[in-house]
Amino acid sequence: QHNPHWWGNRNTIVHLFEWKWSDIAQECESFLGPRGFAGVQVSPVNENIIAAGRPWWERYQPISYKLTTRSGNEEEFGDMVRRCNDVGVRIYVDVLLNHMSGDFDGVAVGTAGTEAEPRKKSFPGVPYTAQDFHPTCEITDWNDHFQVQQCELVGLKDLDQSSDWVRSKLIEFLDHLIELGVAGFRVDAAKHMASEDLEYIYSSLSNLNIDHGFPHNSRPFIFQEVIDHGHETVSRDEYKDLGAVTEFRFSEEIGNAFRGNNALKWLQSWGTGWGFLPSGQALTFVDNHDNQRDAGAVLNYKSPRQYKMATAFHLAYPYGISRVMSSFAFDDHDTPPPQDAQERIISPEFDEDGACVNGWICEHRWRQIYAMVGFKNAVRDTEITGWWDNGDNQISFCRGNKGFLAINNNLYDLSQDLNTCLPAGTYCDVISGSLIDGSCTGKSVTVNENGYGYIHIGSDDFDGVLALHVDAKV
Ligand code: LM2
Ligand code: CA
Repeated sequence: QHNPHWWGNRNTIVHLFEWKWSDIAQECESFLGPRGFAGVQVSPVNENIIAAGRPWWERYQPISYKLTTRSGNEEEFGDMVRRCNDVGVRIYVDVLLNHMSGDFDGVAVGTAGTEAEPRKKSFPGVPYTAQDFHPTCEITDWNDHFQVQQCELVGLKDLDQSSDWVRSKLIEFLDHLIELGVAGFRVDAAKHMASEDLEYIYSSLSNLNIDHGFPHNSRPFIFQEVIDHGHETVSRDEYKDLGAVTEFRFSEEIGNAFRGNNALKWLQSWGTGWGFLPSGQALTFVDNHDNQRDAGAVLNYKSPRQYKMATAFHLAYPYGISRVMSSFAFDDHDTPPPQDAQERIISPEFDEDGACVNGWICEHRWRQIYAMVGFKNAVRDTEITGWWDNGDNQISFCRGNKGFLAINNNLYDLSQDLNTCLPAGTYCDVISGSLIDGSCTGKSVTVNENGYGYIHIGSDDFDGVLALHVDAKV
């Protein structure tokens, strides 16, 4: 179940972290569809516990499978899926199959008003009782297969997916979402579930809903969150044949390289050459909602220049199933999404350039990022050719004769004739500007009969990238 069911030539997913369904529907119509995004990963859709201060992570603590959260209710969710599918943008849901909520004193009331007693493992809204869970234990040894899969991840009540009842409830929940028109799922904490149980669940799911434009017999796309740095017992290899797997090594290594810890010339062998999963099994990203909050190599919106360079490379290099992060501003791990005094999530607002202003970062609306989504569509199905580097942190390469990317992460200028592999003509650099009514608002590059053009990226230019493609020919 590795096919994301993209429409047309589209091929980039965006994670609209914590957005409301009505805002996503609007975004599909006014921005994502027109800009060629292939799909949206949405935050968990089912009822969750209410945590004090409303941290984003309360949504990783389910109470029931009723589709009411701070993002909206079932009707709003269904309306969003229909409107996004209508403009060729797929919806993938973040689903929690491993656990329910953690401990909570007394009776908890969820976002749909359902009561539960997590300490007693009692979730009448499903219903689940203690027998549907693994006995409580703590994960102390991450190399102990049993502990990782059958003890509690940060104290979250651990469901027993080998039981018929639990399986039937999970399948019913996922089938409900398929009925509403989603194209697939991000499976949270997949490493904490036995792959045999997941295989049973995935293979039991309905085909995608033909009323939403999916071909007959389409299987739901599955991408599984497995954090595998290469040194634990439970590995990505147990899951990769069931569906795609999040490739965390990609995120760490791309962060390392663009932070300057590893020369960009080494990226020539990017992909399986770096020990990553085969391209069609790898869900790739510069950062995700968890590791963008960790200190370390991973880049996030707080280092915009390097982040944009890394994202340009991510979207230009033909490897993986690409996902772009779209964040809200945070100070620490618990910062809630933008919300009002009544703790309702607020809608994004945009300035005259289309950038978000009220606490939403909206990386996907940064020109340098959405332009690379367009680049990736324009060069889809071409090979990488013509790699060039300066032996250090300046690189360039072509995508067939459809696109060209150059990056300068050295502290001196890149100024020279390079092979762009493009047909002769003048192209607009979609990083420094845009092609508007036939004229380019940024740098232009003239390509000669041999495919060469003069490329200049100053070390103090606003961005360290230059990108040309056939859909932005002046
Ligand atoms: C994931 N993937 O496997 C998610 O990507 C990640 O965001 C989730 O953690 C995690 N697994 C569980 O679904 C987040 C967050 C945690 C938070 C949990 C549950 O990063 O900090 O844990 O969601 O809401 C919080 C507290 C933790 C407490 C736990 C249970 O931070 O201290 O543990 O709730 O009450 C006692
Ligand atoms: Ca488990």
